[in-house]
Amino acid sequence: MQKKFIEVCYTPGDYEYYKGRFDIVVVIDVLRATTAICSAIDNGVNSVIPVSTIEEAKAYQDKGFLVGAERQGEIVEGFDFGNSPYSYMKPALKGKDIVLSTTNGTRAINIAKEAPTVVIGALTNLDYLIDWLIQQEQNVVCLCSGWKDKFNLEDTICGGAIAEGLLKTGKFTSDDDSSVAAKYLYLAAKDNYFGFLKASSHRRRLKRLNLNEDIKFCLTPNQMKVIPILKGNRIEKLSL
Ligand code: 3SL
Repeated sequence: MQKKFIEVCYTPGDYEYYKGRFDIVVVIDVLRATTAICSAIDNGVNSVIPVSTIEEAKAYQDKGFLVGAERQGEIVEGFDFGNSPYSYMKPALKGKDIVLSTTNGTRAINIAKEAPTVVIGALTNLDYLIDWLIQQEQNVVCLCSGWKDKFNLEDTICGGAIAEGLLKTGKFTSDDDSSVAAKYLYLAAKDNYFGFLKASSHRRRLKRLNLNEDIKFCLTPNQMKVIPILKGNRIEKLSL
């Protein structure tokens, strides 16, 4: 059987080089948007509507939706919550449809939305997602959200972990050096994400905002068996 591709795209700005060539796009924003979305869906939130702009978020709020909005790591004034995964674990959110707008993560999801399948990846659902991707036997690209179209370490490491998980089955291959480099970064980081990512710029940014508990949560792998999937404009739980 012909091998399928697994590639890692470092930033939404690079996505144009991958667009249209992959069956599945895994959008990754470890700190913190895709981790927050995994937490929401794992907590029983019915759907998360990812929007790119504060104006869109406001329009949903005016229609009565609960809306989370984050810019530069902070809650945008006037919204119900920001981007902490803990905000999405509240029992009151179970069964609700909520809206989320973040600096990079929700923008990346919207950039990928024309792909046949878009799923949400984080370290918190890593192994469960890898097992599912292996079963699909389709071409996969991990789209890292990065930071304002720049490379970031934490999303690349998560993409590298997915690449390594798929490559070692022998059923997948990578063509691009970005994917090879992501895999090597993952191999260097895998025994101590927390220590390795001390140098990450966004980790330092969140630490300055006293968000250490969020950082620890986001960097603790395999806490959830959930795959959030984009259906139309909503992210829902993939039922297996
Ligand atoms: O960039 C994003 O989408 C956010 O995840 C950034 S933050 O972690 O909420 O600061």
